[in-house]
Amino acid sequence: MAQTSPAVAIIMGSQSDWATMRHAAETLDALAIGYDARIVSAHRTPDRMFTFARGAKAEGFKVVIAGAGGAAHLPGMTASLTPLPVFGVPVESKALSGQDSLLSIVQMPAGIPVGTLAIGRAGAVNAALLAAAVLALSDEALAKRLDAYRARQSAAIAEHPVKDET
Ligand code: RP5
Repeated sequence: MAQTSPAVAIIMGSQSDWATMRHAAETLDALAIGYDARIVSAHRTPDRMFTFARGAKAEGFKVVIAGAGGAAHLPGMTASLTPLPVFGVPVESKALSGQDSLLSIVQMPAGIPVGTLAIGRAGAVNAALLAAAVLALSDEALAKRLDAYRARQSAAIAEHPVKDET
């Protein structure tokens, strides 16, 4: 049987970003969406970044999730080299708590968009959910799984808070 290539590429600037980006991977796992996770640094491995971004569509990817921290060029550079939608996740940096990552990723000049998410885990989870929403537009079965994911999330929220005994 022909192997279908994963729909989502999760790329990150460093091994240290995995602690954040694994939340995107786990969310895609929960929705049974295939992905490939790679370390692709805009400044440490620029050739790898160029090759990845130029070839991402031909590889069969439909969406790219790019996480980076500090002077976070990776999402914007990748977006400039591929027609695929790119969602950027600002990784929480030590020096500036991810404010640097956020501003680096979100402030793209008009012309090359990066869909920028929240700093850290929330951004990684939501990048995966946005990727799922894009893919669900042309995948009925996935649309149902995404609906079920949201229904489970709603069902898990109690109507009343647990009262603190202290
Ligand atoms: C960025 O530099 C990476 O995205 C990472 O968030 C940050 C720090 O990288 P390491 O020094 O931990 O490898 O390129």
